[in-house]
Amino acid sequence: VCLSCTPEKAQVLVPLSERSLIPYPNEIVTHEEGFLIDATTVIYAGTNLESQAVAQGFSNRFRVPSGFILATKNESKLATNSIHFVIDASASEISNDEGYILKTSKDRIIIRARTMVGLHMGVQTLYQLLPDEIENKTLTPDMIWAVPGVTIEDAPSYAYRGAMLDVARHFFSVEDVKRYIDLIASYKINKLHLHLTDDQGWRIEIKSWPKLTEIGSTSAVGGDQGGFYTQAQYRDIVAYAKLHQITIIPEIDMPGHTNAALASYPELNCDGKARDLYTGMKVGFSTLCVDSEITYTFLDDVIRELASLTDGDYIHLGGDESHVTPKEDYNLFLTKAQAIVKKYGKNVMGWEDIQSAGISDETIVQHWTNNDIATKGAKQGASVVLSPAPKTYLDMKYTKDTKIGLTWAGLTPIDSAYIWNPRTLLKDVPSSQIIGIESPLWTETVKDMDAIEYLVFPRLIGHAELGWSREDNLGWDSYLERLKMHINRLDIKEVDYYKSPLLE
Ligand code: TNX
Repeated sequence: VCLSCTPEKAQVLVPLSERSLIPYPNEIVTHEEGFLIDATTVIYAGTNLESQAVAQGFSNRFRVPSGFILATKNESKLATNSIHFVIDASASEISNDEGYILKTSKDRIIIRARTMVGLHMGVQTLYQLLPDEIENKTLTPDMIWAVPGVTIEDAPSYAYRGAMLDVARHFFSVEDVKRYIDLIASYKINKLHLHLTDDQGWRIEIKSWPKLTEIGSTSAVGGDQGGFYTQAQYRDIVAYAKLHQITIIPEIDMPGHTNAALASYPELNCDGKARDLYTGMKVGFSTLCVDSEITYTFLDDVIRELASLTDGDYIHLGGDESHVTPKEDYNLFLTKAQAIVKKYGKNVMGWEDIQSAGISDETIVQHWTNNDIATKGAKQGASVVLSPAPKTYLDMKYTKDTKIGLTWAGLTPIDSAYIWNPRTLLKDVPSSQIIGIESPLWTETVKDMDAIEYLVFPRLIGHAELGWSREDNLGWDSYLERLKMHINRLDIKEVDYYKSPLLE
């Protein structure tokens, strides 16, 4: 017996066609021999703390269904039966910071990236190369953890790949938001915009203005239960998102959409009288008092506290549908509000409407309904995030029979949500200024996590592909085929997605 010999490792040949990759990677070369992860596979995480953290994340998640506690070494030896997590800041073959190269062979898996973010993105692809059972939350014995033979070179088309959750019309718990983060992260989404305030509720603790939550958080649409995040809870969300390489973008909508604040503090109203809490679904009836000094004290306090909770560069000022604020007042107000955001070291994001106030080239305008207005924003040098309502508004019904959702921008079945081109939507905006897309979920009709999942999935998965994949890799037929295969993972994760007839 050869004591120093290891037994021949079992070989399993699994073709890539048995796996579904969404978003589709830029370049894939397949070869016959893939890799089999078994109980003796060793992880090499190198000496970089960030690659070690990504390796640890993989190992922890892999352990849940496999039961394997893979040995992890903080070195990089090209041994057989190994998985390598490599960060190499100078890797010139990788085209951007979120890109990665993933290679499998019978001896090893190597994921290389320039940054921790890129490595994380590569790991999301690795999960999709493993059997669906990788998603199981319980031990799954006798699985063959085989990965097809591939060399994948990948990087995103757009830097901003976002989702938005409206926690103001209905409130969602920290647990719900974390589940949402888990779900979207696997599609390489990297921004979560939280719509924290609106007429129907104020959802973030502001220590210097405590009645915002004592009073303003108690309402929600339809008289449903309100709620808010304490600053500690909010920090917890931000940290959790960061672990998934997602940046939280907080929105305080102003000067309209402010009834909850106006109900909390009489002095924010021009007539000095507090408004009643609001539980309806109308928009465009409220405004902060633009002429009074106290309004700007309020703004300064709110933005200062919010900036201190924000690890990203952007604070979203809303600015949409201020129908009862005279235009001049609106522009004056947003000029002052933008200056306060800058003062606290952040940049401004806002709905396309804010461009009328004058914006800078550091601003992001979020297109939602009017191509001309968004284009005017871009002409001032701003970057543009695309959220065209008929394509990306996740609260639009799938069909006229959908039980929840709205219809003002039309019906959005899953093919329609996918079939559009971010590169040509705004004809007069140079492509360099389009930084990405975002899918907003407004929650007037959405009361719980099941309802969120029903409207979001599977449409958001298609948006994630539009934001990530190269133009020549996009196509409804290919996407639909991959989505059909992918649905099993949603079932395993108990996602309450919409069972579109197109998936049959
Ligand atoms: C428009 S989109 C709004 C929201 C509503 C949404 C419902 C935007 C900037 N404003 O206040 O919730 O439609 O679809």
